[in-house]
Amino acid sequence: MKFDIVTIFPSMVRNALVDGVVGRAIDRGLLDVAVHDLREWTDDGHRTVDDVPYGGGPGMVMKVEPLRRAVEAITAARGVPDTVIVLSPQGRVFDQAEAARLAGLAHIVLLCGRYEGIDERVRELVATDEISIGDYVLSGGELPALVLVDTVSRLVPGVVGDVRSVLEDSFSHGVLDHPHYTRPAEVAGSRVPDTLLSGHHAEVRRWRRKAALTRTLDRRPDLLTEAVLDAEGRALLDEIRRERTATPQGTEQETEQ
Ligand code: 4FV
Repeated sequence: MKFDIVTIFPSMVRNALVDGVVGRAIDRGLLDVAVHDLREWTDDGHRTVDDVPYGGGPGMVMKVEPLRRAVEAITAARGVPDTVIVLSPQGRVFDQAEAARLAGLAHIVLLCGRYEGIDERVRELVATDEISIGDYVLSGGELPALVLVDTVSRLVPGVVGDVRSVLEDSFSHGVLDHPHYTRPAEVAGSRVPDTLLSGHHAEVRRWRRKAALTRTLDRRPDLLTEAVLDAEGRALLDEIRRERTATPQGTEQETEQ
């Protein structure tokens, strides 16, 4: 899978791509990530990438031309990309489903904004898509680009050692992940739930599924309206709700014991 990231802070992005799952995948050739300094495509001595906003107002706006030249050069050197994404708060909000869609592509170009924003004509003349990682304002598009690369890369076969951990990730079934525990079995009087110590794989799987549904019901009921649950999932949800009505004070903790 090929990523091209265009930014005025290439070292910031490169440094974040050295370690961990993504860094190893790049070393193993599973991912081909190129980071480009936008200033390479400026045409003045000051290597200017921004200018004052038409209509006045605070801050600066990123110019069209350096970004357009950058994408043309990347296309010439690395092939026509499947999509050219601007990261901005005005974009479609990124989620696991969007990550799965992007993981099906072969070549993604990411344009990282800075300053007040990017000239609107970049969306018209250069980009094919616009994505936001959430309703908050960052100081640049580099972290959103890295969030996207990390999330999508995990779905590339072989990037994550044990594919089960991808399949069992939060949101991979549209619900939150179940609680995780490791040694020691007791910490400050807090014990690991007995079921997890039982060795009964079927009971452990059921316990984890129920705990995941319980915390989704408590923390993100909105997800349950979207989630496609199978018969067991629906039965567990009914069981949780029944227990709630039976013991109104029943909360997440109880269920998790
Ligand atoms: C952002 C987001 C984001 C806006 C102005 C960079 C900043 C500055 N990008 N999801 N949320 N971008 O806040 O993607 O140029």
